[in-house]
Amino acid sequence: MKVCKSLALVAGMTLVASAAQAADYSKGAIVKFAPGMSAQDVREALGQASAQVEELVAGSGLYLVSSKDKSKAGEIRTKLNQTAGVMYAMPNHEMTLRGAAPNDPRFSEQWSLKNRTKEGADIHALEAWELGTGGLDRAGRDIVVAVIDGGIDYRHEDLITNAWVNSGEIPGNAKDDDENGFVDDIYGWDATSNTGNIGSSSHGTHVAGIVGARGDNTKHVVGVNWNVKIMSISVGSFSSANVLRAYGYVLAQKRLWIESGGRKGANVVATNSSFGYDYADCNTGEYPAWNDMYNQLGQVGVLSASATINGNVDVDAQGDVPTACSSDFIVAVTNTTRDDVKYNSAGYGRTHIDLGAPGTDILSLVPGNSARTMTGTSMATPHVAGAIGFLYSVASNDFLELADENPAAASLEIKRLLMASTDALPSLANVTVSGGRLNLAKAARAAATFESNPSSAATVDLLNAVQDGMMEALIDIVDGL
Ligand SMILES: [Ca+2]
Ligand SMILES: [Ca+2]
Ligand SMILES: [Ca+2]
Repeated sequence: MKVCKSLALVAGMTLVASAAQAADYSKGAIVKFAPGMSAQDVREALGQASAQVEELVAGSGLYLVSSKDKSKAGEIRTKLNQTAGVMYAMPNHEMTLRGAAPNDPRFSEQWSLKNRTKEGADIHALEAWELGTGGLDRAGRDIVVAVIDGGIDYRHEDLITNAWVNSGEIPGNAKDDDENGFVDDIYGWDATSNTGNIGSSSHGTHVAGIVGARGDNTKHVVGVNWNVKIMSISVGSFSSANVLRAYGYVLAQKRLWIESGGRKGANVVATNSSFGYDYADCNTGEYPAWNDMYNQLGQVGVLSASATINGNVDVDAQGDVPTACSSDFIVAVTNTTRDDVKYNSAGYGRTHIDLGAPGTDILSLVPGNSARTMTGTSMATPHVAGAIGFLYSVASNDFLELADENPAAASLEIKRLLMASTDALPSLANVTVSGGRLNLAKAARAAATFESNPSSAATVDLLNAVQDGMMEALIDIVDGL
């Protein structure tokens, strides 16, 4: 914004006499000379004051005039004023990188994105946003994160533009207009009433704000993603049936998106959940449908970010559903603090809890166009669900190709690089799989530079060729009999 203003000012100043008086030439002056003047002419005209004259754009008459000695700026200005053939001059302005810092008024309180009291501890969001701010993948397709919770106040002024809307559905006509199997599903689904009337809760709204409160809109806070589509699946009472129905909506929409080539359904890449059965053993045979559901979601490229217990409990030993379930497509998250240590009342498990993310005193949205802080693994997990969505927005073309050809492999790759790029924390060592806390910037750089391994691709080709050759040989043998 600042940059635009100063450029606009300079654009209005066509005469060097007026522009030069107040202009700061400490980083050099960009000068336009009359047609026909060569770099040598310019040097001669300016004399000793200008140590360096560099043609900026060949044939345009634009030069950068500068001096290694910053104190010569005033001298350059005077010379430019006196030099015939100078059509205009402007300072060589120092730009700020777009998208680095959002203008949301309470961003300074969001320590999980940028910590101001201790180096580190945050997820390094500012660096990550240098690569992008979320929303669309490189192919221009919407990225959707599904929040399975008590419901979202999608009318919140800092969420409304990031709410996923089923564009093929006409609201309130009691018909399934887009034929996705759900009647009047506009913003998502309510799994308890089995209707499109989604609920609203403080918890769900807070979670949604962490995933993707609208960034840089001068309102409230900013999410891990400035732009993303948030699908709301509300659950009133968390029975296994209701939870499976909630995940089932996501599964149906992602399958439809794949089958229709992106014309219908929704490109959900992550779900976020913060419910479960404390101390339940997922492997007793009482919970097979849970693992089955996570695996089915994984097959269509949906990772399930899941909050572990809010207690200092080893879930490997004591059990937790779902975070101690065995599906590879679960990303189980515990809670870290502003001091970059595991929050005391947060679960852990060397086998099952994948990583930590900030979840203590997290400022995010609550219904009624408001915001406040909350603490829990529930606040840590949406940083990870949001990160998954973010990674799809910055991921390389090679990665998108993989996601199209083998969505399950792409999901596992995202999980792998999220864990491989964590910052190691002593308090998470040996009590989590990765031993570290989410680092969005490192993960984003890894996703952006992902290359499908040419040597392994060649190996696959070779194996296919050998197989084809063997088949032909077999056919020849059979033919010969
Ligand atoms: Ca529908
Ligand atoms: Ca309808
Ligand atoms: Ca905002």
